Amino acid sequence: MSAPNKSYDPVEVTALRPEELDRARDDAIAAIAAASGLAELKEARIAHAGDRSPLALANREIGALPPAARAEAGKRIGAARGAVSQALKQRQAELEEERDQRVLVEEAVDVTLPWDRTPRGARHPLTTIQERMADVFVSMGFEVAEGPEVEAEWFNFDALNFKPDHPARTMQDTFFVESEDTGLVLRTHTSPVQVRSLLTRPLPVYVVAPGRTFRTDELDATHSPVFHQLEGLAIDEGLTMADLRGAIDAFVTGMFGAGLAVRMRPSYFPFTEPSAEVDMQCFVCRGASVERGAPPCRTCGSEGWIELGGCGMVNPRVLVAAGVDAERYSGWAFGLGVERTLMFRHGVEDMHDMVEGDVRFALPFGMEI
Ligand code: FA5
Repeated sequence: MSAPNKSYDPVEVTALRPEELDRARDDAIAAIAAASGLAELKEARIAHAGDRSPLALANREIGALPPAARAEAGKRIGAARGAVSQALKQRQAELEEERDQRVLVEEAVDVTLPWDRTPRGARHPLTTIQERMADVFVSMGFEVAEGPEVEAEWFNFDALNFKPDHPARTMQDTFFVESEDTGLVLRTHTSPVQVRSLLTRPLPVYVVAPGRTFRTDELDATHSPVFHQLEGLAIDEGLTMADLRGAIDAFVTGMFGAGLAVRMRPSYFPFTEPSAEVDMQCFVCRGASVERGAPPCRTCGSEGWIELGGCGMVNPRVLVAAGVDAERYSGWAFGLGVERTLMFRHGVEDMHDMVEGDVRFALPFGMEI
């Protein structure tokens, strides 16, 4: 700022000359108009309205003027600064409006885009049917038991009265863990849960054990190396084959509806004596397809019967292996194929569909729980 001076005229101070003030104002207004964005406008504001701008510097010169000249010079500077400030305000509003419009366009949400980016899943029908099968027995008072999939050979074979040279113990039929002498196998059936349940639960024992089982079978339309069974075991005083028969009848009614006959055919399992294969009447043709001239039935292959699994009275040797008094207690067991039950009940024709994991197979079964 210049020193106070009592004599000179404002028009003699360069910064305060009207044409200088007009130029500073016009430069400022031009720069403000040229600002194409809020950042550029900020720069123009600092350059033309900030503390070091020509108009601000000119304003400081007022103090050096004689008092009589100050009012007039102040008025001109005030008018110029007012014009700049007005231009800034107006351009700021324009640029903010432009920005808001741009944001509305650029950040618009297209509400018509598909929202379901994660396709819907479904519970696998093997899981739901397995639960449903177990539920039929739970409703009769059975408990659900579990056992490990990697099982001790003792539980899978020895305790179930398989002789050391039984063919099921070879690598032909059984997946051994690491090598045959580890004593561990992938369980070939759910029957080892019978012995585990008897060793850990107080008598009487009524359990069902759904679970995954493994055999060295090739995958084809009706077999899989990994499949599921539902084991059932009832050990009490005075149980007979008639109770077993009644339980299977109740299962067939619970799963397939009323009025279907059940039959047992003699069979052999080391852990049951006597043993049987249990069949139910075909729930589609109800046995009619065996009649001469009747239309063929795809569900039972026109046999009239569907095989459900194996069963029998628990061999007393198994009871003894599990520490149960075989003089006092008796009972029965069964093992049903879950995949086969799904195939019959829902007309699934090929096991491949169950194992390939294509969600389109599972979706039509819905989310039944
Ligand atoms: C057994 O596994 C006995 N543990 C069943 C049993 C339990 C009998 C208790 C007596 C008392 P089996 O090997 O027959 O039995 O198998 C039972 C069912 O499992 C078969 O009827 C069939 O439905 C199913 N199954 C067997 N192998 C396969 C396979 N590779 N793929 C799909 N299902 C199979």
